[in-house]
Amino acid sequence: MSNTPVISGVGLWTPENAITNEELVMSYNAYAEKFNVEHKAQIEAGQIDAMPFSSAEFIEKASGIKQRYIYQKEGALDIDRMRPLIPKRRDDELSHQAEMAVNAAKKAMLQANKKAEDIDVVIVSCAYTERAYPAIAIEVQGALGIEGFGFDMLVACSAATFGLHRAYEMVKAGSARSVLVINPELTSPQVNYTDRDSHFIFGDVATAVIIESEDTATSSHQFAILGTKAKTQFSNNIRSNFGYLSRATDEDPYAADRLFHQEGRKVFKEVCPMAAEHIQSHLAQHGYAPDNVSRWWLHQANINMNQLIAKRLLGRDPSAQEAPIVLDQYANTASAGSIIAFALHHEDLKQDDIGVICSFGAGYSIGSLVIQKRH
Ligand code: CO8
Repeated sequence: MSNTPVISGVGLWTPENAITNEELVMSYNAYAEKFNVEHKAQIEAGQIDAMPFSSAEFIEKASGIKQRYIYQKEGALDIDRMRPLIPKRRDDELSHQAEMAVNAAKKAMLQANKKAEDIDVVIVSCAYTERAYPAIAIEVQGALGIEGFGFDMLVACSAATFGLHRAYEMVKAGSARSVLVINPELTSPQVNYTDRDSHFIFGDVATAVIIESEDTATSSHQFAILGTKAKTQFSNNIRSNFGYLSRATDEDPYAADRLFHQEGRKVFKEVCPMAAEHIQSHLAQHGYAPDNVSRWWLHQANINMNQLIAKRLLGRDPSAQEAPIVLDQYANTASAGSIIAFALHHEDLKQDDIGVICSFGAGYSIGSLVIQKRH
């Protein structure tokens, strides 16, 4: 008998609607042009800057993103709105994020051969929850008919890995048999579609993972979690000031600093070496070197970042098979990126192959899991 925690199921739910770079840029540029015409006098008087134009070529070259999925496309490209139009739900209806979470959770449960009665804990872990309470996790727990308990966690881009860490600890300690960790990343309401530097970065998605003890796992693809490692270091370079104080501080609820904003260059420069060093030392704790790793499921923020980190570790460019990229289709989905990569690219690994799941981003935060294919 072994109480080694294993990943026994993963679920990926993708919204129906996508927005291509071209569509996004067409909308942004029309907005910018309208703004510049309407503010011509102030721009000419040097009182304000003209809005610069965006370009689909820049976006793909600078980030690797070709398109992104969006939960509700209506409104986001409308130049008189520039934010998605998501219908309000009544208190007796399933909330939007809970619905996304349930969709992904059902797929993970199916893959892991788990029923509601096999699961003891539900963790909803993501960059934002649509309300403070009751927890989305408890709503999901109720919707799926799971006994036990649930709670929400917010750790921005590292929410998924940090959630998996908590699940690993509970299963290892024997306080839970199976834990369902879900990442309903509904990022689009926080994207500033009028900001050229960040309007292209994010997409919506939901992922879910089942972690359970090896001796109860019956699924066809199982990965033993050899260890987890987390690191945080405070930085203001990725920030959103949206929060529950908004009502009391009397600031403009639509102000740009209420939405996602960042110093992208600084993030790139500071986070890449931190992530590479973190992964290297995590592998070393388990007696492995980067060359021993068959698959890198890295956070999906920027293709150049992923290539740089992998190159630092391997001393060469990684192949597309070694370090799969999903952000061309999904864009940056906050914490879900590495889990999407895992969901789409794990079945071909052979017994005993080593893999690394690693997230990095706002906080700063870095979370990793060293895993090994069982069967
Ligand atoms: N179109 C055309 N030109 C542009 C555009 C555009 N859209 N944007 C910028 N440019 C121009 C700039 O003005 C600049 O011009 P100039 O040289 O004349 O000044 C030039 O292009 C180069 O600009 P940058 O230096 O800014 O471009 P980069 O090559 O650095 O690329 C990136 C920008 C893609 C943003 C890059 O810096 C990057 O990816 N950095 C890493 C960012 C990152 O990983 N952030 C993590 C954020 S996610 C996270 O932590 C989770 C938060 C929670 C989720 C939030 C949900 C909403």
